[in-house]
Amino acid sequence: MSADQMISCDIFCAVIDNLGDAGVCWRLARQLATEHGWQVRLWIDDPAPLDLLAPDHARLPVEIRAWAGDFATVTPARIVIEAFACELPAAYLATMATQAHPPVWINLEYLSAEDWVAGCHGLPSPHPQLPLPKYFFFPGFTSGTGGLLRERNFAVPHAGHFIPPAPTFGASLNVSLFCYDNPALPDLLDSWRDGKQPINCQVAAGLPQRQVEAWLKQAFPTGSAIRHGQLTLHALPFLPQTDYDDLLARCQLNFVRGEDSLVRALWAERPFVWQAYPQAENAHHAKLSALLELLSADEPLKNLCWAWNTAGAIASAWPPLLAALPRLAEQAPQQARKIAAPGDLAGNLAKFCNEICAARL
Ligand code: TRH
Repeated sequence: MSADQMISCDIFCAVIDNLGDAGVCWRLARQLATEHGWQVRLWIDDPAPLDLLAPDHARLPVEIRAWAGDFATVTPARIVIEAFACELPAAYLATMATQAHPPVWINLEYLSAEDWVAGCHGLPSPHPQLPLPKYFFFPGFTSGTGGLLRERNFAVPHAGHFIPPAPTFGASLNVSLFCYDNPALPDLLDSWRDGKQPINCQVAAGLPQRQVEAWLKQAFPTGSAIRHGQLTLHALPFLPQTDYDDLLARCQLNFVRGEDSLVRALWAERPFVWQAYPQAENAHHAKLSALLELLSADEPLKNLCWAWNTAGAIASAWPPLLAALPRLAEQAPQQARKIAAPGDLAGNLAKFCNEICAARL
């Protein structure tokens, strides 16, 4: 039995909107439990997304607990992770401070490729009243950050029968579409419909499907396929996370959003276009700039991403991007290797916590 097999860990997750909060916490919980042997409780205020993301979660060694009620009788774990600055329950926090060996308290931050991240990763912040430092753990793409979630056994899946492997798009180009409300989408769909290149677009459930339905001006039920000109649209069901990861590897271009699907698009080693999670005062534009710089994105990709994120001139940005795809497909495996350099987030987090525990002995 390795030293960290007995470590208990509480992860707190507040689902703010969308799927990323639950998606990231679930991946982390699963890895800490299955790869590091930690005893993980995932406290989540809305467990419903987990049934969609991981329909098999009951078979996995993560205890899912509803974040509800009074935590006065809950004994804190040795490692406490609050995801994305969700506030710990007051009673739980108070009990943490009374422990003979207070837990290691981690705030898992949002992902950004911005330069300041490495400087803030791992810093402690004292609590104003209690003798409990909280450590900021930043995911990231470069050394000095906490790295990105990636399962030990993850391998880029081989293409299946329904979508040919990249980059052999003499026939149809297979694209997946996962985005927020996006005013550039109708113009992009027009370009695809009217272009020379046949396109098969796998449309994710939820917001993407609803926007495509509005563009079609007809019902677009899950499981249906509708052809307009060169464009065939497929309405996907909500896929379990692992199937979604596979889908990305089976497409030649992926439109992804937010945090977790971005990371998976990178691991899939396929060209992708990213829509940043929209923030007040366009704070997300700095995130997009930083990501494009990190990837040394060339003009066609930069132009398309900016058009996609700012309701810009997407129709004129599409043909150059299409022409650049073979080159982008070639660069994708190199990019995946580069961002894998800091190591996997769950492993880095386990090491970070073990070091703090050891220093306290
Ligand atoms: O859903 P998101 O927009 O989540 C966002 C981001 O995390 C954002 O940074 C955060 O601030 C906000 O939430 C609160 O996008 P994201 O991060 O890609 O998460 C989507 C998850 O859903 C991801 O784990 C992949 C998964 N997914 C499936 O499992 N099946 C599917 O069919 C699809 C479309 C997605």
